[in-house]
Parts: sequence; structure tokens; C-alpha cells
Amino acid sequence: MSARPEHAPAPTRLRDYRPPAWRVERVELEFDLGIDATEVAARLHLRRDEAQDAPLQLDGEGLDLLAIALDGRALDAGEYRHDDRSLEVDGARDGSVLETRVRLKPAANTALEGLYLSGSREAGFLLTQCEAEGFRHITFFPDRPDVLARYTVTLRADRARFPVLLAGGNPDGAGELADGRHWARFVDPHPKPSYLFALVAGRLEKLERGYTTADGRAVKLVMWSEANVIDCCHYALDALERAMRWDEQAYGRNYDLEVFHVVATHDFNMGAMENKGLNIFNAKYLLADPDSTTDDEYRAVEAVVAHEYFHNWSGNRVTCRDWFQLSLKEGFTVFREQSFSADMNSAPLKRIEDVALLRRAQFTEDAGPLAHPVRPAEYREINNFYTATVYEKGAELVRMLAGRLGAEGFRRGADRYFARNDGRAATLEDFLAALGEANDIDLAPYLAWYGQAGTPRLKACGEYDATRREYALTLSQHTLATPGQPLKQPLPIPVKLALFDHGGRMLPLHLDDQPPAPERVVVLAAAEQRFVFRDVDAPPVPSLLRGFSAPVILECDYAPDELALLLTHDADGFNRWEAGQQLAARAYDALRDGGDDAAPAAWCAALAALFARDGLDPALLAGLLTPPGELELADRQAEADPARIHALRQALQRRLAEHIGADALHARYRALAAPAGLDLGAAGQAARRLKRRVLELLALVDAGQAFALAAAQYDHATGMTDRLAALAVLVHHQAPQAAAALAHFRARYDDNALALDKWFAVQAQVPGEPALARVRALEADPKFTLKNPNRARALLGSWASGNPSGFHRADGAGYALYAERLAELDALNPQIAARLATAFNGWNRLEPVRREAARQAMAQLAARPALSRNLGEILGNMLKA
Ligand code: B3K
Ligand code: ZN
Repeated sequence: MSARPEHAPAPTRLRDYRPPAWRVERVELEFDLGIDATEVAARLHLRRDEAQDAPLQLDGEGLDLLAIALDGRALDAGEYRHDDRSLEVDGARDGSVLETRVRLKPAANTALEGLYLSGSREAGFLLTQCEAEGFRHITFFPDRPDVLARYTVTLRADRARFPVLLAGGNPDGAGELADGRHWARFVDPHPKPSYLFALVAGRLEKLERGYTTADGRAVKLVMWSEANVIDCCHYALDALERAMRWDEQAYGRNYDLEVFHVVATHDFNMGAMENKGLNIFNAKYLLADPDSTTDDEYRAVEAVVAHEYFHNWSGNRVTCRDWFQLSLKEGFTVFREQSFSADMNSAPLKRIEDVALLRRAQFTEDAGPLAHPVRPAEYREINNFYTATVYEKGAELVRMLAGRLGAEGFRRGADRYFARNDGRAATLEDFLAALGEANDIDLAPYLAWYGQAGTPRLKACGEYDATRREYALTLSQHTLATPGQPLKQPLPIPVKLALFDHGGRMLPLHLDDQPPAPERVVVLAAAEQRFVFRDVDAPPVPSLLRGFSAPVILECDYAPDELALLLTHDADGFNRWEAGQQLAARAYDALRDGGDDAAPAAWCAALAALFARDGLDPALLAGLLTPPGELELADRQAEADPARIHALRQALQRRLAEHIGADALHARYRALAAPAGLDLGAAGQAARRLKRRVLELLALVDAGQAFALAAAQYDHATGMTDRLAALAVLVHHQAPQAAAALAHFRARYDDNALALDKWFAVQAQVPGEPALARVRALEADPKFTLKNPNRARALLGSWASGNPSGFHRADGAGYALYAERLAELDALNPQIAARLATAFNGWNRLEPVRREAARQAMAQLAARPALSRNLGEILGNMLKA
């Protein structure tokens, strides 16, 4: 069954794209701001496409139309038509000016799309969110990304209630009005699509810094937040400056306005938004201080600040022709962000984190009912397509292209792309064309990656011929069918590889007529291809897909001792981790099936040896000591039982901990405890990361001692990383010390929303049976609310998406409660409801009892009246499986 047809308007299709019949050259907006009612006057300077004979049609939703005039004349009721989605106006011609005046109700806007209130009526502030289609909730407009207009924005409001007035662009005057009101005007010289419009108004404090761009422009960088957290903006301001310098050097991109504003809000549907000149951030990705921010969160703040800044070129100066091209800006910008973070931190660790995320979020998406190509062919609700596929897989595709062209060639191509498409709304074809033409390389074959869903499986088969001293590697690929795409074509797959001898030494590669090199990239361009390496003295161990050179699933019949060899010797930090992951997965299979012990034994022995060895980066060691997560392991069997997967993964880790030994773990913990203070540098972060992993392993073999250490760590922690790590160990093992630590944390952070989110999340992740009761109790907490997306995600999202054994109960009670909450949430905020509903993804590969329970919960939810288009589409697609 699927969502009811009235929730399923005709999909928007890529192949139906037509250029706009009407464009807006200039727009003047005037806002009379108020919390309960805001009035918006718009003057649209229209341009007509003479080749098309279409009436003037504008998007507009939830707008109370107060006045309308064309070319200075008020229109009669018969001269325009207006329903709840659009406005059609008669008599417009090229050069016409349309004026409208509408009324909005910001405080009643719980969807957090368009103009809304963040915080309380008394102290909160007004802000906007327009991507993807929020501008139509503010005024009537052709709300599509290929209509680029010049914006002049005037804000008027009560000065006492709204002392700060901001909009994108350069400041263009401000002053006083009668009755304690004031005004401010902003002019944006760069034509932009409506989704990049933004305003902010309220009581905010600022942190300001001057910056001079490489091309000599003086810019003011300003961070804005509510007064009590303005001191938490220093780190983000530093990160912004680093990102700006990096973009100048790495891509030759300079900032292009007089001022760059960044505003923090606690009420936001996603991470952040790149509005031109006025970025708006979820506080979670902007505010940082050692007392409430973990190391991982510090790195996330740096990454998201950079990401939004980088959009100023990849997204704003060059934008998307239509929303099917979303990955043009998102995939490219994620890639830019990843490269920046790799330069600022440890490159191999960054790659490991990125690939782990890709597998956890994107491979699972690609394997389930929500699978879609990086450039989807159709959608009903575009907000449902801000996915791991568009973002993370999109970034992998750009990485492949960059690898193909080499650093210099890619830079040349990017320069060409920016120069040729500046001020335009572009397509993925434009991107590939610019990269290719700047390098005289035809990249067209890579376009197939954008249109085909599903993760290719790359099979590698090696054969050694002793008499000829040759090693032949046969590579082949196939991709499983995905919804709506039964047939798949071969894709170009770059495979970076090396060969090792059995002593762990790299062998020179003698392939074709190139001079021998220790590492090569071969491109599998067909369904199957054979590569023959000469002058090989003994059967080698191949290290394949180094650095994860393509987003595929590698299937290679390694013997456990070959993986152990790579885990011990591979110089490519990523591939060393990867070998460990493969070996751990094989060990997991063996525990599950009661098979032979070679893989578990090899995994434990190799890791114990690395553990004892000096000189290995502690952060990498922590990564090596972590087996694949429960969601990834779930893909290793036809019918998943999340409780059993959790138990097996714990057993696997216990085996490792026993092999290393409680004494060695304890000794390492002590050694790490001292230097891992508060230092945010790589060394401090690495030490804390390993310390946490060691404590987690110790808890599996000597719980009493581990709990005592965790309690002490909690009590004496100087920063959030150590404090939260200790709390998690206590809570997830239901240690006797957990309750006191939780109570202490709660009291200490009662007024700190971001820290309190962690308090909810850590409890929602208590594994297994107890999770449900915990979630129910936390829902009754006075600080819990569905109205705040961060809080809803912290409790419900952490449980359903981050705690498989706690959510997927055989009795279906988890699904029933979750569906109930999704329905409530949908009435408030459809985007968040739809996003959280994706936790059901993978339901069709659960064991039969859970599968049926999940199906029922979703079907009942889908049958409810008045479901949003957002949630309706997700459930409909999910239930088609
Ligand atoms: N472009 C925004 C995401 C908008 C999401 C709309 N539902 C943030 C980003 O990717 O940078
Ligand atoms: Zn983005």
C-alpha cells in the first residue's frame, strides 16, 4: 500500500524542465516586521521570454494577499487568480512591474520554513529559511533557482524589540522612524535565486573582525547570537577566517561583499544555510566551548562553517538550474569541505570518517527502498532529496573526477567552471564539460554515475602464474536493481592499487609500458577487465581501492592472514583501516555462523600487536580498534535481527579486549589519562579518542574497574569530550554510577540546550530492551519538546537511527511509539517528520516478525488523514518495497 493519492500530487520531472517564461530582473522588498503579523511589500521588475506564450504565474503559499497592482494600477478581482499555491496575473508584459502586499504570521510558523520566530515571544528573534522553496511563503515570486534577480531589501521594525536588522547584501542606509521604529536597507549587487534570500531581526549580540581578501577587498566578518552564548562564537569566527584563506589558495576564490554575517539559532531544520552574505546556522554547528562541545563537534563546526562559506562560489555565484542539479552545489561543496578539513586536521583520519559516514548513511540508503540517483529523475517534495546520496555520494563523484584530472588539472577545470558559469544557473553537464575541456579529456562517461542509483559491487580476482612471473588481476562490476531502475550499466571505476609481498613490502608495478611505480590507478571501464602485472616473484597481496578511490563495495576473496598483513603493513592509512574493517566483518560472520576461527583470531592478534606497538597515531589506533557499526553489519545477512547483531558485535569486541588483556588496557588508559587534557590540537584529540575506546573495551572485560575509572573520569573531566565519553560508558552499561552522573549532568547543563541534547541522546542510545522505557520517560521531561528540531532529533532520532537494538524490538512497541510521534511532528514540521521517518529504511531486510511490525506501523501512519507531502512521499516510497 502507499500513501493516499491526494497526498501525492504529480511528481516534478527532470525531463519536463523548461526555462522560465517570466524572469525577475530586480526585486524591491519592504518588510514591516512583527512577531504575530509581518507585512511584505514586493515590487517585481519582470522580463518575459518572448519565445514562450505563458501567463504570468507566481508561486505563493500561505500568503494573505492585501493588495496587488500592475504597472502602478491596482488590479480588479477579475484580473488575477489566486489559490493556495500560486497567483496568476493578466495583462503583464515584458518590463512590467508587479506590486503585491501580503501578510504573514511568523509566530504561528512551526514548519520553520519561510519567516519564523526562533525562541520565545518575549526574547526570540525573527529569521528566514528559504531553501528549497521557502521564499514562496514570504512573497509571490517565481520561486525556482534559475530566476536570478538583484535584491533591494528594506526592513522596518520596533527598535526596542528588534534592535538588530539584517538582510543579505551590502548595507545601504538605516535610520529612525516615528513611534520608536527604525529601518535598515540592504542592496545585493549579485543576482541571486530566491532560495538565497535571508533576513534576521531581533536582539542579538555580535563578534566582529576585519578581513582583507587576497584580491584586496576589506570585509567585515560578523558572528551573531543571543547574548548568553556570544562568547561561544570565537572558534567559528577563527574557522571562518581559515576557510576564507583556504578557498583563496586552493581555488582562487575571494569573498565578494563588504560584509559577511553569520547568525546562530537553536531552531533550525538542518545544519546551516548559505544565504548570500547572511549565513544562518543551527547553533549546534556554530557555538563551541570546551565545557559543552566535544572534539568531534569542534571539527563539525569547522567543517560546516567552511561548507557554507564555500557555497558562496559553489552554489551562490554559480547556482543550480533546477533542483535536480542539487548535487552540483552540494556534492562539490562537500568535496571542498572535506579537502579543507583534511588540510586542517589529519588527512587519513578525515578520509576514514568520510567513508564510514558514506557507508553508514549512503550505502544503506542506496540498498533500500529510498535509493535514488545523485541526480534524481523525479521528486514530489524536493526537501526529501537533501540526502546522503546527493551530498556524500555526490562528493565521491567529484573526488573521482578530481583524481582523474590530478590536482593541477582539477584546479584548471574548476577555474574554467567558475569563470564560464559565474552569475548563471548551471547543470551537472556544465560542470563535467568545464572540467573536461580545460584538460582535453572527455568526462562524459562519468555522467552515468549521476543517473544510476545503487552501489556498484567491484569484484577482484587475482591469479599468479609462477612460470611467467605474472600476476593477473581481473576486475568486474555489477550493480543490483534499485526501485524503478531494474537494469544497470557498467560505470567507469578508478581503482588505485598497490601490491605487497608476504613480508609486507610494496612491489614496483610493471603494467603496460609505463615506468614501474609503487602505486597505480587503473580504470575499470567495462563490465570486466584484466590487468596483468609483470616481473612478480611470488603471489602478492593486492591493496585495492586505496584511499577509497571509488564509492563501491569491494568483493575480494582475501584470506584472513592477507587482510592481517595489510592491516599491519599498508602505508595507506585508509587502506590499513579498511583491511581491519574487512577482517572484523569476516570475524563477525564467523562468530555468527560458528564457522572457523581464522578471521577472529587474525583480527585480534593483528590488533593486539598494533596496540602494543609504539608510534602508531592514537587516533588511527582508536579507529582500527572499532569494528564496523551495527547498521553496516546488518547488511551482511539476508534477514537482520538487530538484537542479535548487537550481541554479536559486543562479543566480537569482548574477544578483542580479552586478547589485548585487561592489564594492558588499564595501563594504556592510565598512560593516556594524563596528557589528554584540554588541548584541541590533533594530539590532544587523538589521545582522548583512544582513551575512550580503551575504556569501552575495558568495560567489556573488567566492568567494575572500567566503571570506577569512568566515574572518576566524569568527575574530573575538564572538557565535554572526556565527560560525555565517561557518561556514555556508564549509561550504556547501566553501571551503578550512571544515575548520579546523569543527575549531575542534568543539573549542570540545565540552561545549555546543546549540552542537554547530549543528555537526551546518550540515554536514547542505551542498547536493547531498556531503551523504550527510557525514551518514554524522557518524553515526559519538561525540557522535551517536539517543536525544537534539535531536541526531537536528540531523543527520537538518536533512538531510532542510532540505536538499532533499542528501536527494533520484536514486539513492535518501538515502531508504534515512533509512528505516533511522527504523526504529531508532521502536523508541526513536515520536513523534520519526513527526515526522522527515514529511520524505517532497511525495514524490508529485517527478520519477518520485526518486518511485519514495522510495515504495519508505517502503513497505519500512511493512512492517516492530512499527512504532509513530505512524510507522504517517504512512507509511500518505503512501503513500495
Ligand atoms: N543548502 C542547505 C540545505 C538546505 C536544506 C533545505 N531543506 C545547507 C547546505 O547544504 O549547505
Ligand atoms: Zn551545502
